Amino acid sequence: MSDITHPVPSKFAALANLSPAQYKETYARSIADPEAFWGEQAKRLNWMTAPTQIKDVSWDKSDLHVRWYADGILNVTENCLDRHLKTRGDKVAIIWEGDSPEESKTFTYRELHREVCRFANVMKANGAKKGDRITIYMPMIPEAAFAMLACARIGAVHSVVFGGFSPDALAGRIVDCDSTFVITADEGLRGTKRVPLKVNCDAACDIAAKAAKPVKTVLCVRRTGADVDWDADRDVWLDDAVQTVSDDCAPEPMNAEDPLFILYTSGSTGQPKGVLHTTGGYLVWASLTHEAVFDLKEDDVYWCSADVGWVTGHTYIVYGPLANGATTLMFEGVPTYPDASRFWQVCDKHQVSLFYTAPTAIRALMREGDGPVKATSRSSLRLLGTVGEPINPEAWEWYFNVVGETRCPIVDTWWQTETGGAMIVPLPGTTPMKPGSASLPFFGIEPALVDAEGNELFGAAEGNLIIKDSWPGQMRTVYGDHDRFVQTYFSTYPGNYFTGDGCRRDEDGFYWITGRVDDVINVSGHRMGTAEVESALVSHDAVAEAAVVGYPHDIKGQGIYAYVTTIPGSADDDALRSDLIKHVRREIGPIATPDLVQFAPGLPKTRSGKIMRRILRKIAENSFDALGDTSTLSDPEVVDDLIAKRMNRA
Ligand code: 6R9
Repeated sequence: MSDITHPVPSKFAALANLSPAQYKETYARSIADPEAFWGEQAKRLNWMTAPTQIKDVSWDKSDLHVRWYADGILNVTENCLDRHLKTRGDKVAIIWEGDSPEESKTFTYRELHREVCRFANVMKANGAKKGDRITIYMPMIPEAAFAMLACARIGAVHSVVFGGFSPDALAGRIVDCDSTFVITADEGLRGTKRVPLKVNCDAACDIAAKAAKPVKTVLCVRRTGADVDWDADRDVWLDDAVQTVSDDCAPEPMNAEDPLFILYTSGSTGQPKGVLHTTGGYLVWASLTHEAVFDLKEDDVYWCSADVGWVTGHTYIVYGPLANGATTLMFEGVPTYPDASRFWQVCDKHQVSLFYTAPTAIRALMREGDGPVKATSRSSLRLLGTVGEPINPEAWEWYFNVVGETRCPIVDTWWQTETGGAMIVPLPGTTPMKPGSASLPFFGIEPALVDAEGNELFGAAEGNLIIKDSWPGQMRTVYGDHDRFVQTYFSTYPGNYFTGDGCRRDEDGFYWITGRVDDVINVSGHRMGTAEVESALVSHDAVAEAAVVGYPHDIKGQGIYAYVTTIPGSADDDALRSDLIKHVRREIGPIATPDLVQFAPGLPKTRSGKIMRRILRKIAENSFDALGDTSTLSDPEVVDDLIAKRMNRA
């Protein structure tokens, strides 16, 4: 950890929306009287019926519920589109930058409004209605945003599935939420690669049909023009259907607590869970955090490089920026295509002023040296953000010094799919910056540190990170499994929300996230449950047992290390190793690709048969001289064999 502190760049501070004193005063007010604070914040939105009830929350296990603005009525797209038409109708809402540097498009608020209404009418014409779950499996093209907003327009609940997921993973998510309507594209483009989305979607539909959950409609957007199989009873081309619909589609009145979206995310056990977010509280939270975290001003061009398949894309590409009437950039491609200057070329081309990306991208670009950065101007940039994992101080300094030339503050935003938006963050202009620290709580957020027994730790300390009270953007439940919601987040430290993260607080009260303390690994800023990768491995014919852990990886943050016990008679060779890797990619998708596979005749287990992951983690980290207590192992020799054949010797 770094002990350097950087002051806010002075030119930035002079123009910042918030001063240090305003942060302190507002934060204190938000904690002292949440009802008053969040009641006031509701006025950010246009309501069809303004809420009179503000907060209705119980984190008591016997009656756990989270409700905000529960008697308010609104529509998210009325807030993201219609209300801007008068003053910002001709302002650019979305800038789309294609995979190829030759391809880009813009949509003004007026144009976006029309596109979304037409998209919504196509959905309605094909049977979609309020409350339906709609799966979106799309590349990063404007239609991905249109699709999300069209769902919100008609009151349908979207479930966006990242385009890198396999047919199996897609099918699992379709089946889990009984989704009978899927929106996809013929293919996606990423760098020089084509992603066969429609092929994958067809395969997922077959799997869903076998599970007696048939998909009735597949709405397909033409992106590359590739030839795709067609089921005339089920499939609809968007570009055909959109010809015959009207430009008007009235926004559906929604209760503040009606679901807006489900987003599947990995946990420490079992299959991914459907994190459910609702309408009013989420939008207040998305809009307030987006404005404050990015010091948003009317003329900013804002770019978040995430994919809409992740929560960052939901809150900080689509809902936050559009609720605020901002110009938001969507990028289809990858940071290194055609070359490692691409991010900064895009910043120059569209005069981006606020840029938000992940530490893994920064590290990958840092490896290419300063040349590709310095070949560009970047003079439009005034603020840089990061999200997804802890940023190492070296990457922070490079981002600050080389990319931002010391004039841009770095906002390191800690949050989760479950939290809906930024929770711990150095609000720009209000605090000096410590590289690697997400710093201080956002308005309304009361973090605390606890030890394993649940005792609160005060002052400078290290422990598990909990949040003591609700905020409007909090997830409401796990879709279809409220017990799992209660168990996962509220049973470890009753009465508090458990984040699953470890954290240190320094003597200045700054928070330093140290990473997950559960069986979740963070690969390139994406969450992977070790249990999911294990179950994919075990589904291979040659595998008897598998245990998966994370290990430090220079670019990805964490890599995936798999210990595999094969069935008797199998050849534990490189051919099988690569077959296992392919198998996992097929089962889950490329993001779950194991980096290292070690064949292990036995796994270290307690006498009761529990795998001792602590030991496996140490060996994977190549730090096996301090394995800790191994006295409870049923077969201590296993460990010597694992060490002898370890795959990471870095
Ligand atoms: C938004 C998002 C959540 C997990 C979270 C934590 C890690 C995210 C971080 C960070 C340190 C940051 N994380 N931001 N760790 N500093 N600025 O990433 O959501 O995909 O649900 O991941 O990511 O471990 O618990 P999600």
